[in-house]
Amino acid sequence: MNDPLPEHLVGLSKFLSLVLRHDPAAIGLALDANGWTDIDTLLARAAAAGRPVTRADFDTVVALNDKRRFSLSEDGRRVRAAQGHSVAVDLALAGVVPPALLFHGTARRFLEAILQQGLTSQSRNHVHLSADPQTATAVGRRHGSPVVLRVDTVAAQAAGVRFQRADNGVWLADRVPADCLALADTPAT
Ligand code: HQG
Repeated sequence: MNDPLPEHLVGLSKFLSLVLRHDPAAIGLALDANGWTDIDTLLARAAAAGRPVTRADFDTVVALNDKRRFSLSEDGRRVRAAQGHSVAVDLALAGVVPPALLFHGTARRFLEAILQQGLTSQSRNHVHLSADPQTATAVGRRHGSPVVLRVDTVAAQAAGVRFQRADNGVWLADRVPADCLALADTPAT
C-alpha cells in the first residue's frame, strides 16, 4: 500500500480532479477526445492561471493518491483522470464482464428515487460502482447517511447495460435499472 498523500497536497489533488474531470477551461486547458492532456502544458496553464504546481508535487499526487485518480500515458508525457468525468470524454476502456455482484453506495435520502428510477449518472458520465460493500459505504458517506445497494450485473447486462472498469478499479456503467438493485447490508467502517 502507498504512503498516504501528504496533507498539504490534498488541495492539489482536488484541483487536478476539477481540471481533469470537470472544468479544464478554468485554466485554459483542452483535453483530447479520450481525456488526456500533456503534463507540461497542464503545469504551464496552471501557473499562468495563478496556481503554480511544481513537477515534484504533481508526481507525488499522481503516485500517492489514495484512489489512483490519475493515469499516466505509456510514454509518461500525458495524464488523465481515471474516472469521475462530467466533461464529454471517451475513456475508450474495453467493455469487460464484471463480477456477478457489484455495489453502489449512496445516501439514504436518495434511496426511494433510486429504487423507482434506477441508478442514473446524474452530473457525471457514468454511474460509479464498487467491487466491495466497504468501499461503497465510504462513497455513500460523502453524500450523507450511507446505504449500500447490490447490483445484479448479470441481469443488468441482459438488459443491455455495458460495464467498464476504470484504470483504478472503479466500475462504470451507463445506468442500472431498478429491477437489478437490492438493498444490501451497510457494513460499519
Ligand atoms: C445518486 C468518488 C436520485 C447516486 C467516489 C449518488 C466515486 C440518484 C449521486 C465517484 C439516482 C451522484 C462517484 C436517482 C443515482 N435518483 N439519486 N435516480 N441515481 N443517484 O458524486 O457514485 O473521490 O456523481 O447514488 O469514490 O457518489 O471523486 O457519484 O449518490 O467513485 O475520486 O446521485 O466519486 O470518487 O453522486 O461518486 P456522484 P458517486 P472521487
